[in-house]
Amino acid sequence: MQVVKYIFQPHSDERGQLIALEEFVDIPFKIKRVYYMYDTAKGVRRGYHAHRQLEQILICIHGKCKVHLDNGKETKEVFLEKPYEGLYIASCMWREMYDFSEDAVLMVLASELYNEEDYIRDYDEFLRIAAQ
Ligand code: T46
Repeated sequence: MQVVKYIFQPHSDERGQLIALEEFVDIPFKIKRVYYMYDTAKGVRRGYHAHRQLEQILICIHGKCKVHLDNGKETKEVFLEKPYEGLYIASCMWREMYDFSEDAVLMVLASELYNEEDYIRDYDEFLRIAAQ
């Protein structure tokens, strides 16, 4: 499985760093939604689903966390610990986010609005769809 990590180029000057992300320039889709999670309790594992259509980019803009990816054939563990790294997750990829540091802020850029019907929450159903 190929893990796609974007490395965003900051605008650096003596004041610090600024990263700007534009749809279809830095991000390969139209950004219809942004959400972020923080204050994640110790030991929590989130996700446990795949999406039918949704594409996303996960950026740990503060702190760190890990992401377990599963395409139905292979799995990968990805570390997110830099605010300039973005993990691209295509549709039909099982994901679990874990090992959040106390200060982690995980921001997600999403290609679609929130739609519960897009979620595949049953792992066996995910495996059937991924095998098609
Ligand atoms: C994903 C991973 C990376 C909304 O009302 N709107 C939203 O846009 C989102 C994302 C969530 N919610 C509600 C639905 C739940 O009541 O917020 C609550 C927590 O969401 P969820 O349990 O789905 O969170 P995670 O961390 O399991 O998954 C989220 C995204 O839902 C999912 O698409 O890929 O982050």
